[in-house]
Amino acid sequence: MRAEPQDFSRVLSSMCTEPHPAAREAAETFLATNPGDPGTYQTVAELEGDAVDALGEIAGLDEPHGYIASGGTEANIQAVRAARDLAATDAPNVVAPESAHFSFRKAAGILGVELRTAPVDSDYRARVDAMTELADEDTALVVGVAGSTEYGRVDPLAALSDVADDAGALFHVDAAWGGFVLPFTDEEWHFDHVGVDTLTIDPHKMGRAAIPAGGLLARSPDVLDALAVDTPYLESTEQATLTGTRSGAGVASTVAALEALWPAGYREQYVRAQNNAEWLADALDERGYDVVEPTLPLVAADVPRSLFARLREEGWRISRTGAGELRVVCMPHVTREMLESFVADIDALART
Ligand code: 0PR
Repeated sequence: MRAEPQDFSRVLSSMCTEPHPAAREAAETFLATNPGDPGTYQTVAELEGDAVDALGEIAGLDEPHGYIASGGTEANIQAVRAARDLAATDAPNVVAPESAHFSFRKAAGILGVELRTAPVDSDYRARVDAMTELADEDTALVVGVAGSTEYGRVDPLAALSDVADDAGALFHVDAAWGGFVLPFTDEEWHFDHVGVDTLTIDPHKMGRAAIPAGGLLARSPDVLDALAVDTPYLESTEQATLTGTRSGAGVASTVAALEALWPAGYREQYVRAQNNAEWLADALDERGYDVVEPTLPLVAADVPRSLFARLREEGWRISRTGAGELRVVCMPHVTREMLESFVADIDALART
């Protein structure tokens, strides 16, 4: 194979990042293991238990049930699937804000569940009144987002948890991206603080594990039981995951990253990322662009289409929100120097 490894020096669009060196090494060591077959690959199966316990600690859950999934999409699909199968209705629906990740659309399509999406408020957070209006006795799951894909917003989770309770539904929080930064903010997102039933928290995003490593956590073992199927010809008797053969690399690198970084390293990483996001927001604001205040390390700003296109031509990997704004995710590989050079390019291009 002749190909250069990925260069992160102009990547501002991704929710993934360079793995921690220890995570990279662990991924390589466990590349040929399959946690989907714990009877054969015992070490990686034990590591998965450690990973779930550590994710539970981050998310404020003493006895977490869950597993390392292929990513946030799988975790969200499985949360919908468990809720559907636990609900006592023939016509289940899921109520989510329109800011929820598109993986919920996949989940609804695959699982034959109706997805009802509620509008968000002027700060891009779920509107509790609109969510309440959509929920009824057939609601199997209410979804809140803790760190939204487009604007990094955290929904009013305690109130949404009440909406779920009132409808007799489970409450799922999607902290796929936010989970590794929220512990260092004042946001209320914990299992401890709000009545969360299931949670998505992805080590392969802010957690600095190798891809593929998503996390699904549940308060009750019933959720995993609902997902489990019998596995007649494996030594283990049941499997709750969506995929069969899975990556031991994702599992082992999750444990390695958590050992290296939780909590001090992640705190440092968050502070640096948040400062960078605020610095970029100020820089764009000073240049007259409308900026969405970054509450988490993600900046959105209204820049002209032509400027966006020319920045991409300069090699900047940038993305857009649904509304067309420039979107920059301040991941751990994004340094102040990178952002300074990005803003310098904006200045140079805006002049011509
Ligand atoms: N939930 C939230 C809140 C997300 O932001 C994402 C991914 C998911 C779930 C789904 O996670 P997986 O992609 O792990 O299944 N959000 C990013 C997006 O769709 C994913 C992404 C990641 C995109 C890296 C580009 C990229 O380079 O925008």
